[in-house]
Amino acid sequence: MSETLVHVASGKVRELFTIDDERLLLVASDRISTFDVVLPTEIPDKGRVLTGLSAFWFARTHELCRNHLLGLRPDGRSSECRRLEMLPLECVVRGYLAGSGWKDYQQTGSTSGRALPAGLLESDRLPEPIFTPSTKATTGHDENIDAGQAAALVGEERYAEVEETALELYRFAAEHAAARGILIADTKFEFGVDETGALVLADEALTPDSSRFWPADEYRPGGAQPSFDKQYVRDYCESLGWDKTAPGPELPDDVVAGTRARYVEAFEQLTGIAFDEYLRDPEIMLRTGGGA
Ligand code: PZK
Repeated sequence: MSETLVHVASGKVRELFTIDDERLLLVASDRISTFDVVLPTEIPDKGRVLTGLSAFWFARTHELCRNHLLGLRPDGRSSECRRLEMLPLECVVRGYLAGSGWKDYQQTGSTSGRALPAGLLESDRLPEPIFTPSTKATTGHDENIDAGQAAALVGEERYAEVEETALELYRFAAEHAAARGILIADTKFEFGVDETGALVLADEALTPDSSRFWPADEYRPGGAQPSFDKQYVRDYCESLGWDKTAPGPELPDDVVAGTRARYVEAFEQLTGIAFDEYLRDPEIMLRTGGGA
């Protein structure tokens, strides 16, 4: 009955453990990063919000793509996952021009080797969502690559499958979110392959940590958009004149409380499920077709 967890990897804000040969435990902490630095102050329940949101999307996209989620632990922050052979590709989909997509476009008129219309503004909506894969950097930043380089990493056939699946997942989620007041500007998926060779969606999916969420009512192309979740943290950090190198600053209580409220708001807006309900029984996420 009791289990021995073996720690296998640490992300910036998450930990990964082995349960047995077939299963992993993915644990989302309450740590928060900004400007690529993990701050010394935690945001209470952030890990639970992200775990619950991921589970929501996994449950609702199951017909589009298999996923690795096997179950949620009662703590609300730990997911039991099927162990996969991961693809060496960050599968980014962009619906709007931001971040490295905007940088590439300004310099070359293209992003990831795809020509875009002239005259686009920062944060503009793209004519259609685009797949812009990147490599998984072990240190530093992921590097955008073109379709040929990506296909060389996983094979032509798998590349075509991953591109089509990632675009379908994004379109589904972006439409759902926009109807609830949140724009998903871009998002990063990670896929693996199971023992039968089937493509499986893994990691966290469509959370504010793996995506850019923008409040739809404040959307104004022509500049950077406020972040749905991290804007209070960024504004506070900017007000300090911090140089954005580690260690980051401690956050005051009002910034913590405001940020926690934004995460919970995103959860409730997107899922239509009260966060308290999720905390009472995390696996409602997998049972209810209900909520939003
Ligand atoms: C896997 N990561 C990234 C995430 C970390 C590292 N289902 C899976 N099967 C096999 N491997 C992985 C997964 C998933 N998901 C994911 N590395 C391996 C990662 C969180 C914390 F430290």
